[in-house]
Amino acid sequence: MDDLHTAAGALAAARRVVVFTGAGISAESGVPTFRDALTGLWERFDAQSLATPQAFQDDPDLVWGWYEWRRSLIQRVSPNPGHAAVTTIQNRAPRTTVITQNVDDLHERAGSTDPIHLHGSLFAPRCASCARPAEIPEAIEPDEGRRLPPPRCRACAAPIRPGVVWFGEPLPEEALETAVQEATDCDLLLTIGTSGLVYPAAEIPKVATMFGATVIQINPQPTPLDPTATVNLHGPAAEILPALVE
Ligand code: BJW
Ligand code: ZN
Repeated sequence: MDDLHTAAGALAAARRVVVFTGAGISAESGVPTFRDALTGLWERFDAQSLATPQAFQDDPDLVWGWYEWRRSLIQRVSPNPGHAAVTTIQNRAPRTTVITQNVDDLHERAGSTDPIHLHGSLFAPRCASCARPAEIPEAIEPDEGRRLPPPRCRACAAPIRPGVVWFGEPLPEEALETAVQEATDCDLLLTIGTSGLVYPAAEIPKVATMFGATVIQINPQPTPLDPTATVNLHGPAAEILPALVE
């Protein structure tokens, strides 16, 4: 029996499903992943020097410019058949929770209900000092790496920061708690397009396995989550996911 059919059967039979996604699900929409050799943003920029609170403190214009460039890119692309298949899964099994590490809004734009954003969002800027939510600026088309001064908070005049979770920062408490609970309670978890390198998010599929769920991984490459998965489907999400829900 081939793995795709095994996985499709398990998915069709599952009542509580968790869909756990990473950058790979948005790759075929034209959004660069973080760690892929050819397209990864972090091949061209030193990510560790951009995705940290220290970087923003040291060079807010560089970091704000990078995030605004990425937001403008996201706004120019569309969800792909992988995102659409996730919505199909959610419509068929209403007790499906989408948990994403992505800071884009492509699950929402594909029609998924209430995806949990473990690493925040490019569309939720806030004050770096008083945390007051800020307006989303007009989309610009910054050149890669162009510096751009962040806007200032209306209440306290401190710089506005991207609403994402940087290294060394805690994940949003409620989002993480709900994600762990859903992984504990599900019958089946799909882990899609994530390298499984960043914690605590990478614990989510492991929790599901530990509590007896079937775990299906979709990724063209091997990942450290391979041993955690019941079935490993090697290929691009925008091809495998639609085949899984056919
Ligand atoms: C395809 C495909 C196609 C390609 N189809 N697939 C335990 C051990 C070691 C270290 C730690 C630990 N616990 C915590 C840490 C430290 C750190 C960490 O994990 N470091 C590791 C790197 C070692 N974690 C943290 O700092 C976290 N915070 C924390 O732990 O706080 C503790 C604390 C508590 C209380 C007070 C204070 C602190 C925070 C982590 C935040 C991560 N943030 C980022 C940046 C977000 C903003 C931004 O976008 O710039 O989130 S990092 C980056 O990685 C981003 C992603 O969401 C995340 C995961 O990446 P993802 O999605 O897996 O992408 P890639 O590129 O890695 O992989 C893509 C995959 O797709 C590949 O596998 C491809 O093969 C595949 N693919 N095409 C399907 N078509
Ligand atoms: Zn403020």
